[in-house]
Amino acid sequence: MLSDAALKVTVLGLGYIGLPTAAVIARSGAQVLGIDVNAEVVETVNSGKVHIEEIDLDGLVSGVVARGNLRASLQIEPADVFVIAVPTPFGENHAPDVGYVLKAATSIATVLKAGDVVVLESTSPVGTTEEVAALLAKLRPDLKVPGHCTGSADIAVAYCPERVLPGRILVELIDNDRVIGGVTPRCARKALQFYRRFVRGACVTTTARAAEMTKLTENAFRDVNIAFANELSIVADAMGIDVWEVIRLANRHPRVNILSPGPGVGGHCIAVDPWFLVHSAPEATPLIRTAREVNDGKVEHAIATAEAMIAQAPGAPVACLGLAFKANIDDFRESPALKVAATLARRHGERIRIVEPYAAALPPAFEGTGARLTDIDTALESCPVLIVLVDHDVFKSIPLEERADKRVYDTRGIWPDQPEPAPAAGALRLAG
Ligand code: SAJ
Repeated sequence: MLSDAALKVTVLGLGYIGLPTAAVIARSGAQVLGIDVNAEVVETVNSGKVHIEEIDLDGLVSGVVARGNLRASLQIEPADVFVIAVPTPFGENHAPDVGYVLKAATSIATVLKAGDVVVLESTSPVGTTEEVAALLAKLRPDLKVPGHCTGSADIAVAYCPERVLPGRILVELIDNDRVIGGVTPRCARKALQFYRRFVRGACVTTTARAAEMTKLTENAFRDVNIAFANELSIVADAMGIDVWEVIRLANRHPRVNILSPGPGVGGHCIAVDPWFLVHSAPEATPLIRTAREVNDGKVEHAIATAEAMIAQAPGAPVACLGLAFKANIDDFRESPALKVAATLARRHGERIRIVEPYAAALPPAFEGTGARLTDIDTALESCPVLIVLVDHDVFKSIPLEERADKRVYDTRGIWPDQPEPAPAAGALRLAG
């Protein structure tokens, strides 16, 4: 492979994964071009700024743009390595939509040359990388494409899923192990050479299909385990038992490690990816499907429990703490907190105050509801009812004396010292 300075890398998609990935590769010395369909994003990056909130990303991007290692464009150019990091949403009946991936591959085909490496990073249903190779073979019959030629192929096509956690993206991009699946073993080796340039974690090679399934498996594993915690919380509510205490106690067992209940599962990964497995093998995935349904159902349970508490304080203002899909980030995609707060806002209008330090304005879901955005101090002064929806650090640090006299529904268990309101907030009661 070329020396760092001579290596040209094009990253397609400058979102939550693509932009940090482009910046980290640029820092390793390569010449990186980021492609996005959004002209505003391209302009922002070219001015050395970022359009997403992620720890340390702003400093990194401004540095690599200033040094000339990263630039952005709407238009693809020839490169040595192409990294596809575009969204893979699901459509009707949770069917995965790989349209953006195939569109990215189609544009790569216009500039592809012998020796190039194409890597798909987007979470994708099993078989997508082979589909990309097939598309490249069809669009570029002049090139020997792996899986579609005899002898040595001209290009390499591989799958290397991103596995970074929002909030820790820059650390995890470097330190996490990477699974690299080639359409052929040679493709995997070529992609491995590329990732070794900037990844400190171990890079292990496999087939493209195994790598695709590995990614889906990781997120389904987490979804199933969170579903277990969420189901426990509903049972415990019904029995009038503190689920957080039960989990703390159970986790003292050396082989038990229960995750945390919450108002549901959000984000664009764990709430989405398990459906890709279910869609591929509906008969064989009752557990994975049920976990999805349990986690989605937890949102409804949270709404019902919040309603029961709101009913105990007629007419009083209610503060919903947090809208993000998890702590300390500004990402509201598929956020259960947002779903709960927006439902309460639609039903109770201006009684609902939203506290979200990561939002400059309320998202469109609140339009016309009468709910308004406020800061935490105002909410603590004026709202006798608090619904904790996100475990942001700023909420966790509120001492008991500032909330002891409040009615609190804490979906995240951030305040273990909060006295129980009477009667209990649980919306559901078991018989017997
Ligand atoms: N959550 C709980 N309880 C928990 C843990 C999480 O309710 O104990 C909720 C969160 O509040 C959030 C959702 O689950 O709403 C997902 O959050 P997360 O922190 O578990 O995961 P993500 O979506 O931020 O990132 C996941 C990660 N995957 C795994 O941990 C297996 C990350 O490594 C992946 O790169 C990312 O998905 C992705 O892009 O696929």
